[in-house]
Amino acid sequence: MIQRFSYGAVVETNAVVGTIKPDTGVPSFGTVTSDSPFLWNYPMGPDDIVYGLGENMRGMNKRGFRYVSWCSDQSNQNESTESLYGAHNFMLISGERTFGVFFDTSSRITFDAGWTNPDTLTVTGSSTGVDFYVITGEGKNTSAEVSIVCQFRKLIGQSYIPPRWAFGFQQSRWGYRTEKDVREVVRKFREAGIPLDAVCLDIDYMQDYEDFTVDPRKFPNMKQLAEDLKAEGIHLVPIIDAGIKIQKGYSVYEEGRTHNYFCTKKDGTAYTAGVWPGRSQFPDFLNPEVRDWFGSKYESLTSLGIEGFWNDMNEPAMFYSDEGLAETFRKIKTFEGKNLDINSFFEFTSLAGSTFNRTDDYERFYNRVQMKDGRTEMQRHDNVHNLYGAHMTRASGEGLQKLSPDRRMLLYSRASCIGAHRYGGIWTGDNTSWWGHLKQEVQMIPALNMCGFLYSGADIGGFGSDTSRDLVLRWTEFGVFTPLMRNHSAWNTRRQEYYQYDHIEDFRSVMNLRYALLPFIYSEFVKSALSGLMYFRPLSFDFPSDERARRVEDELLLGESLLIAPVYEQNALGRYVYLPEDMIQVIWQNGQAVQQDVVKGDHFICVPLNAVVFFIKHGHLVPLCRPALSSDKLDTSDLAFIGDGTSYELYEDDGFTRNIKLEGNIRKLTKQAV
Ligand code: MIG
Repeated sequence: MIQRFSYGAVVETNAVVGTIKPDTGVPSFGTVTSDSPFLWNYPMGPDDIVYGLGENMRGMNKRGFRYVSWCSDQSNQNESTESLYGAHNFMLISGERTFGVFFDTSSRITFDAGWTNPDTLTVTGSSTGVDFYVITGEGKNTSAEVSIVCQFRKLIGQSYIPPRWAFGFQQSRWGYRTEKDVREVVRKFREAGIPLDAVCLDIDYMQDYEDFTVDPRKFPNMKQLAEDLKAEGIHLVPIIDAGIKIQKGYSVYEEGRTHNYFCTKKDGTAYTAGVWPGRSQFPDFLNPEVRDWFGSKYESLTSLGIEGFWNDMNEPAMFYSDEGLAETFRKIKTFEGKNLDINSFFEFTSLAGSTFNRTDDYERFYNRVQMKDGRTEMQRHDNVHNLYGAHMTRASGEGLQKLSPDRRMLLYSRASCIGAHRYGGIWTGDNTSWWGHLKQEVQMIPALNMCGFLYSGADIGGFGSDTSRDLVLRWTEFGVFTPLMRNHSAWNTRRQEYYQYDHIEDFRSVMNLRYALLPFIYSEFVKSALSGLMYFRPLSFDFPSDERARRVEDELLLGESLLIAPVYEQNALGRYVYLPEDMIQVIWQNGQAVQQDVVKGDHFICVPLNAVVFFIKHGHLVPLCRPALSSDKLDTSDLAFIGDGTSYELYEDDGFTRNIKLEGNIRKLTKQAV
């Protein structure tokens, strides 16, 4: 059951589909002690677990720390980080009483999960109203946890489903500068016999970092390049940034200016801040007219044969505002000629960096906002900050739908808010080449699923800092299972394409597992998206009364039948695994799957560096396809099986049709068919 309680003046966030009438009573879980700013307290039982909050640091169990929904360009991620790029305000409390809560709001909101007081969960809103949803479990065949997430996902609407090729592998790097670079990446993958479905283009393909342009010196014939690569089953995926360069004669800027499409200051003039291209202005994506306009701009690239995009910097990230920069220069000058002591020296050195993503900059401009009661009003940006990136995704998703009504397009974004999950996926931003960030992805991804973001994944190998061969390999072994599987890194770090390393056959074997599983992964993904089930789940969702399973933080259930237990430590021989029931262990090594029965309980499992170990529930069958160099070449008429079940219902379609339904697209595979 879902109840909605409404507090204050609520902005239309576009998070939910359909309407639930506001309840006039009081919530039966916890207490709302203030309407505005919203304040909710819940006394937690000693063993309660707090799940959810989507893209955030730390464990699957969020208890014991404080998190803040405030979409942030955060490339320095560590255990103290309270905000990343998303605002995913859904939590599931599992324990004495099990229920879900969703805080539908557009501005900053803080979740104190027993940090200030170990027994109290406190949620504090800020400037805008909150629609507070409370969800309780229903149904006998599933756990309360599964039922709650399922109902929540129905409330927020169906998750985005990308084209099937997007489940193939994507190679990216901030630093492929020219057509020659891109062709070389493709050639090396092909020479190495490693599958590849896409190459991402980072900002260097643009002319002067101007959105929707292509630099003709670096990419003299993008259309031809896209066509040549597509013949090999490879797609180009260019980046699009939120900020539009102020540049006379640049048509996107000129159109935006003429029609007043950019966010404005209080005096009505356009707000300016520095990003990639220098001084830029920011489309007001909250305005439907601006979304239509921006969405239509993608045509400049779709007309060249491009079928996928990633949207970046849409928190929006800002290096400096005109105002912030002026103030900083003024302050810096006051230090000139002074004797810098311990205090003034550090004040001085921090000044230059202080213009970056400043809170007060977000208070300098306005968005045209739709209210829940139907009115439109200008709101200061900080009131609606968490909606900005999500509405860029919406603009792109809706625009691409118009430009390509018959074929799905790939789209993923950096900033997000619940609601954006209907239009695109997300990648989890600028992580670092650290083992801890591999573990972090394992812990974060089920929470993303709870919030509707099924098509997601982290930069494999790590974005910032130098990676190592074993980290790339272990990370890829986990990436085999994530719907978005992309290796990406920053320009100033060690190269990390698989062909850079010795014993390339190890990478080939692991990547072949991804492609062998791809029909199954696609099928499980689409079923999860259509049914509201989770593709990735914590163990407790299927084994809620198993006290051990409830505390497992580094294993995941995947779809109907798999349990995965990635290795995330350097030089490990293997790892401990807790199995909540008897299962079949699969070890994939040198392109072969070997199976053996294992009993419920604790095991130390050896996992050689070039192997992937995972587990299948008894009574299930998992199809394996013969790997191919790109997903379009997989032959699903010729499948082998692992697991001891007798059948599997494979969802299959043409891979691009927009009207997705299970009916008519399920093929029942039986073991005899081998
Ligand atoms: O400030 O486009 O998260 O994936 O490579 C950096 C350059 C801007 C941030 C993205 C990253 C991308 C990078 N971008």
